[in-house]
Amino acid sequence: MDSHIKSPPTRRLSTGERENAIDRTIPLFPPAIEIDEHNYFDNNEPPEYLEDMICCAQEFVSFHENNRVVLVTSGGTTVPLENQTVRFIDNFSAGTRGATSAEYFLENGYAVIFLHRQFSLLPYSRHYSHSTNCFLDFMEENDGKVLVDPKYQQEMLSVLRKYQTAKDNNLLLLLPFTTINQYLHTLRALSVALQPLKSRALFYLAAAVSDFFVPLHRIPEHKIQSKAGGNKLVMNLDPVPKFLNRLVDKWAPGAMIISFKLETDSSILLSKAKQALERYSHQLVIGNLLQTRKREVVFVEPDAPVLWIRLTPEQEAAGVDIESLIIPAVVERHSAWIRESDNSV
Ligand code: 9Z3
Repeated sequence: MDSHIKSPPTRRLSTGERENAIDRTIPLFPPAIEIDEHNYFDNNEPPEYLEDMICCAQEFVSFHENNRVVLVTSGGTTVPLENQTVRFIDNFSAGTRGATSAEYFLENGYAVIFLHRQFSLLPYSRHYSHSTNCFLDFMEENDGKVLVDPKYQQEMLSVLRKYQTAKDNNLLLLLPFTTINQYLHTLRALSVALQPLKSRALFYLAAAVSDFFVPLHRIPEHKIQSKAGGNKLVMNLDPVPKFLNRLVDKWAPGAMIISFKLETDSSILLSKAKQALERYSHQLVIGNLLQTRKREVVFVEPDAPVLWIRLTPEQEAAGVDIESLIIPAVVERHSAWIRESDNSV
């Protein structure tokens, strides 16, 4: 018997060649200079909570004045299309890289400022919060009491102990952002708060940061209305200034800075990572492909051959986090950075 269910026709999202959707012949947007920094920060207001965050960060930094402190950024930034935001553009990132890396930094003796997209994964709770199991699936009822299911006891106890050690020793400061504007203002303010630590400050910029945004003066107050007749919504986005060189030269002089480069096309990953290193003159770019980011990354650094860090198939099958390999390699480089800085004074 013929089925009455037909598969829908394959539809293309738009006409035209997909390959031409982005014109890669357009020259790179130049790194930001002082005037770009003024233009951006004077015209896009800071979040109202920023002063409170700065106080928390300053307290945290003075508490750890003799320790190493890493600022881990994590999760994607949003670009609101309306001031009272119903619609926004988002950057992909669950926050796995950032949250997992933060745990390994803590294990390696660092204090961690975790600047993360609100509601993305957090260190330690990530094991239970966004998993395919609901957190209630880790529990059971026993004699009118809620207990952890015995099959999760061992692992949960180990996670809980690490979490409590971090809390009891004031080693983890969680600071959220949602929009690209909140992220940029907070990043700049935190960089300044970290300056007293000099080379003991480490920046590990794993957040997925939007390249485009709508400047404050062009954001409509209310929800954009659709009009009769199926009008298109044409968006006009400005490039987000490339502040990484401002971070390196002005906001965090002396600190070690690591950025991530995300691509989906393996043929351009290395060249883009090298280009980023040359443009911003920082210490390390960690390249990764969206498709393979959980099993391989590449370190691109000045005056050294590129270094691929990969999980073996056995490690992958055993659920080893690639961050357990990345962070010791980063720590080794940070130690060298501190030694070199000490020798040069
Ligand atoms: C990354 O490349 C991160 O590793 C991921 C992590 C976002 C891929 P998940 O959170 O994913 O584990 O799901 N972050 C940097 C992405 C980024 O926006 N980099 C900019 C670029 O590629 C430079 S700042 O141009």
